[in-house]
Amino acid sequence: MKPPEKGAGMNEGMWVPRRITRRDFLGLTVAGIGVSMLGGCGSGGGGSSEGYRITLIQGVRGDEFYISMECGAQAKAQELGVELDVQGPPEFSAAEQTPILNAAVQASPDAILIAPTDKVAMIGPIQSAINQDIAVFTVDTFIEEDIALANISSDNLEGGRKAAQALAGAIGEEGKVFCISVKPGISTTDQRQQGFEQGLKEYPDIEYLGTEFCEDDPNRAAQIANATIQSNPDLAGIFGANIFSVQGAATGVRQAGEQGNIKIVGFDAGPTQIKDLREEAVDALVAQHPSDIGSIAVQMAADYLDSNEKPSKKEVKTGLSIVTRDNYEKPDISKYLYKAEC
Ligand code: T6T
Repeated sequence: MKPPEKGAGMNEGMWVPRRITRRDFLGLTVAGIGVSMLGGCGSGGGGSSEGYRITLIQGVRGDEFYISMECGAQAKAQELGVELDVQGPPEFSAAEQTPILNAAVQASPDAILIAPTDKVAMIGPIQSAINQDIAVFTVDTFIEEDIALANISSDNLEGGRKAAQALAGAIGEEGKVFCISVKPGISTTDQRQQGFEQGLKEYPDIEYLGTEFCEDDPNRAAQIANATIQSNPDLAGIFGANIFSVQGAATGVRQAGEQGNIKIVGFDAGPTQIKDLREEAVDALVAQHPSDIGSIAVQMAADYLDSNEKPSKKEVKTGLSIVTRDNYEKPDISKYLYKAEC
């Protein structure tokens, strides 16, 4: 028997149409069948999403932010009866992510949710996916060309400003600070750095030494922190712009024997960050809500595939929570701490 066309299901040995999807729509209109057939396939309509194939491509595998995003996406996929495949490159790099995206496109899913690892380098590969009539949403990071159906992410600019406020509070609003980020060209961390720099402008007695990049490597981040402390013995604080930056910052400060003297504020709330917070190596964390990002993205993809209507909002912002030693165990905060597995 010939394999089914996408959008068809098996019933008593015969291939019969399972549902009218966006792809069916494209085929049917070519065949001259009217749009009115689509009536009743509205958003979230009575389990009509069942059977869609959606691929989530993370920025990097094994990072608890993306694991938590996967957990939210899986829970929503299960609720809707959608098949979700999750993949991610071993490193946060466009060179590693591009072949994974290309292979996913070859498998021809209905939708791809992707955290692009570079705002320029991933434009071409994402455009190729769209050219294959795959619905593409960006999650977390975005690309510079407005070609995805929507981006679902934290407000990273605002998060950077909040980090500046928290660090300013921790150091008594004076002294030298600097930022450790991943690498230039990542939309999220670029915006956090920008927001941090904007936020610091409110504090005339804080001297900003600039940003250095650790390539998502906590060992590199530790070396950077250590070297900066050696050249600035009066350093007051460090902002780590993602999990590995803040983890390395804490290690570097410990190695320099400055734990407690140099304050650290970081983005993200993985298990290591929470341990560092408890042990007073880190003073505050800006937790994202990655599970919400995953869940909303799956829902939006299913709605789009059901209705063929583009999302009314191209940017969906999920929340941020400031995590401190005082609140990390409270249920309204602890529910946002990242998971190492679903
Ligand atoms: O901070 C998250 C994510 O938002 C960012 O785009 C890359 O780094 C993380 O995955 C944390 O490591």
